[in-house]
Amino acid sequence: MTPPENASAPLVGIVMGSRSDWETMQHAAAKLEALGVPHEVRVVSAHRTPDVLFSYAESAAGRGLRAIIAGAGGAAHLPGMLASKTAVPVLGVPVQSKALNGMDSLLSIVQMPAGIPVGTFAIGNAGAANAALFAAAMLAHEHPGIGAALAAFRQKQTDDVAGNDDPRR
Ligand code: RP5
Repeated sequence: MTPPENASAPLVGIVMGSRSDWETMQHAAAKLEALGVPHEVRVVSAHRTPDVLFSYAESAAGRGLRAIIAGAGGAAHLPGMLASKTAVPVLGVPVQSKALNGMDSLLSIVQMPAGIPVGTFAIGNAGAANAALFAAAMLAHEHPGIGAALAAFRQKQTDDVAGNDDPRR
């Protein structure tokens, strides 16, 4: 008999290269929270804690993760390295760096050589939020409650714009 699914086991992992990335990545966590997507949050650095990165990626599928949202800044190799060690889809968020405004992060994440894909989102807060919405969309078919929450979020967004269409008001 199949064991019952643990409803609170995380389906999405949010990882980031440094605690300093939380200011950006909290926007991914807030969206997952609002949509009722079970998730976990970890700091995992590709260059400061490479062994943790390997064990996180290697255990991801077995622990039930269905997507990993990975944010990093500068030479942002975290998403690509995670993707190289797991088949769980990795959604990369370029964190806005001080030196180059996140262009370095964006190019580091988006320019993966063919063979190991990383889904790459916008630089900064918008990218973090959209990565969470994308992860929810990936889960929607198998988890109807998440699908319904996502549909309701999108409808509210539409209604908010439609109900405020005169910018002078
Ligand atoms: C990257 O270096 C992190 O993802 C972060 O965006 C950047 C700066 O890290 P800290 O010096 O703030 O720890 O690894």
